Amino acid sequence: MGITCLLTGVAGFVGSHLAERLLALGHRVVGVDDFSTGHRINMASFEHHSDFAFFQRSVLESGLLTELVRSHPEMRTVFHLAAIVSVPYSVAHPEETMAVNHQASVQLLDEAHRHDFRAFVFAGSAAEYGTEGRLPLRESYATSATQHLSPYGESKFLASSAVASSLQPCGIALRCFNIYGPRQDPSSPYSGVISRFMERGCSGQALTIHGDGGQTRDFIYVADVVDAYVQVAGLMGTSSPTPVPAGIYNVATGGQTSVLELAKIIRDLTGNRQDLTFFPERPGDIRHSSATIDRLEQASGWAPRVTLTDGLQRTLAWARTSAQR
Ligand code: UD2
Repeated sequence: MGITCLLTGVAGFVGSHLAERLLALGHRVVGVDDFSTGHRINMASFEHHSDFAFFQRSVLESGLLTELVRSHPEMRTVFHLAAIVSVPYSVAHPEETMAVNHQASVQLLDEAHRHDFRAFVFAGSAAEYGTEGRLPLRESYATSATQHLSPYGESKFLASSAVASSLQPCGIALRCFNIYGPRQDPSSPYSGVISRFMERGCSGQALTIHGDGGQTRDFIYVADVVDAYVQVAGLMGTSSPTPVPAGIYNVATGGQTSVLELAKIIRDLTGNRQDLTFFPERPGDIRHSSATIDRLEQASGWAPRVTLTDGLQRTLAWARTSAQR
């Protein structure tokens, strides 16, 4: 028999994939989203599922979890993904970012504690490492002395730290690196590089590289990230779920790919013939990013399974069908 989970940010890129997976595993999902950046269309495949209930609400509303527990008294697990996700928006609106990403998370965690929740899984970010130069990044490298590059990074760090220090519910913060896959919104210049390259590649436009393209990232496919969420909460099987120990865990592949390499692969996959175009480096861009993932692997048995080529092919298949809509 499945369990009931609260999932905030359910209409977002990662949240919608997580909801799909939880429902496929036989769990029930109480989804919350205020559509500030999520889209109803992301929920199309499960919106009418009998084990799914949706509430268009904001995580800033105090008493939200308490109210949802009233209608779903068996609920004891939270996946908290709702957040302000745009770095430039966070720079323009630092107070709102702190309120949504940090204070609302702490409020939700307090409510989960009061209602005797079992697990609280939080969406952290690689941005929590700020200007840290030691690579590969270990979970312990982000501290209160870390210099953050944006209110986004700082707010995620504060929230992850609060979550990870909670033992009841068991607080788990997943520090995700560069996630990509179907439903990632390519519409802003600050969208993930893969969604930008896919969109431009498919529409015959030149791929745009900031800097020399030698910068590297650890790109992880959304299905692997979803596996990590499910496994840390102990929800792969449906009987007696046991979460991993409270703490912070990197979610990445452990590999590195340069932006130039990525552009060449996507150019080939999409059959794009335009020459790559080069622009000045983005201010504040970090040069290299890589992570250790042994903490998560040892605690949960999780391992990334989708290769970059496979993940890009799956993303391309989606980009082509969504372009036809
Ligand atoms: C990621 C996050 C960002 C923040 C940051 C913290 C995403 C989308 N962004 O930024 O929110 O958490 O990590 O470290 O997850 N690029 C191009 N051409 C393009 C678009 C991007 O060359 O059309 C470059 C960009 O300058 C950067 C690299 O590609 O060097 C990756 O860019 P990104 O925005 O996908 O991700 P990142 O790691 O800079």
